[in-house]
Amino acid sequence: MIWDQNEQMASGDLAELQLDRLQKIVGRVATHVPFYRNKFKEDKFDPASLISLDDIRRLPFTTKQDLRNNYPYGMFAVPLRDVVRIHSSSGTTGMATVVGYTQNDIDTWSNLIARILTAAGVSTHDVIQIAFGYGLFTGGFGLHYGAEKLGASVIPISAGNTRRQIQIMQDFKTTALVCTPSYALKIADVMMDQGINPNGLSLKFGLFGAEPWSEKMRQEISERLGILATDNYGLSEVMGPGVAGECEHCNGLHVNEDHFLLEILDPATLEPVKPGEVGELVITTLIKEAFPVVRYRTRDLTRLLPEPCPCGRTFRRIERITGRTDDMLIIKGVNVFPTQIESILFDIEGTQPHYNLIIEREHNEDKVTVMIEVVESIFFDEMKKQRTMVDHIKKRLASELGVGVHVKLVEERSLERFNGKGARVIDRREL
Ligand code: DLL
Repeated sequence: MIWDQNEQMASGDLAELQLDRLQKIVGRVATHVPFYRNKFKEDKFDPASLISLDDIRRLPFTTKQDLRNNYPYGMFAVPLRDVVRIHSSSGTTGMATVVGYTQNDIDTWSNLIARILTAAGVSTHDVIQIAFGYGLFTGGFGLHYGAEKLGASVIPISAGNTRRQIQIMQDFKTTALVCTPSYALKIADVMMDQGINPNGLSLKFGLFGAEPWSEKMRQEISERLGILATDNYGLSEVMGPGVAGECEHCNGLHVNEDHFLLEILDPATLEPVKPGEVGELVITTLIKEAFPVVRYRTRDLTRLLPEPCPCGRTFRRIERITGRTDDMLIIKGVNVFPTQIESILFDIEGTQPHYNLIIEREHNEDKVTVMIEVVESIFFDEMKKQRTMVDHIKKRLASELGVGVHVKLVEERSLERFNGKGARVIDRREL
């Protein structure tokens, strides 16, 4: 099943549509977003001179830092009265990026999600349990509106409370599960602990995304839950989920190319990689109204899969995201930068500027341990004082990062010292 005709466009027609949309969006950001107007001026780029898709290479890039510099609304291309929804990527104030949607953007977004759900095999007959967080994160609401648009029955359960998830899954006869891949495995674990046989449930489909996963994890999820497990990708700065998703062939993610112009560039030279080589995904939104971005550097690494897909969709596919070009970590689906942790730690009295972050996956759940050196007087202080400090650090990290961590205070000079950029993050997760 195909959700709409654009998904089968001939490549020439698609290119024509993309160029038309690109010209309009570039004209619009030049008029309405001071950031782009100034950049174009600096680069002596005249929007009217954009006459082919290749001309995109003459446009400036947009980075997460640019969005942060314009926090909160500086990158919006419409007045706030036309914005009907605001989301934000995780992070402390100042670190966060804020994105907005007009009513048309929400409608477009819903359509793109409906496409991806359809491609994964989901239809109006399905009961979809959305176990992504509902809130500033785009996962919950993004998938929710798309699933309603599709006409499926939506259970907006949000994330967490695994036993309840399973109870609802049994009672409401859920046929499609939407969450992070690691949470799907956690659900499978809890089912096993409770002696519940997944084959007795109605589950058929699982759409997983928001964090990296592997073919091995796909196999495990499919086998343990007895479902077709597909990958879907997106990022809040570009829209949220709905940028790309797999069809039932599970052979890479079709990019919604009528809405997103993609480039795959060598992160060092910012020149296009050879066809089929891995590089950084750079995306230009083609019709977003409230928050258009030009050549947004996602920092995600992937490659184009050139072969046509047997499903009949002509949109090109990208391979699952294989890594990032920066140090962003995704912990329980939440994006975390080590620098965020660092600035919180160093702000607390009694800490030393030396820490390690250890990330493990225990029972299919991410576990983060922060080891921080503290001054001698604290380290040799009574247990009670130490515990108070640990609790204080935990609380601050949890409230500012949005994810809980374990904290261990260690003696001064006990952590390894590095020359230059220290390997402070030890990620032991095996995907
Ligand atoms: O994670 C949007 C989303 C929600 C996608 C639900 C899919 C499902 P952010 O919080 O802005 O948005 O995080 C975006 O997460 O740049 C990738 O590094 C990573 N990511 C998202 N989807 C995948 C995936 C949402 N399928 C960042 N595989 C992106 C690997 C993913 N990484």
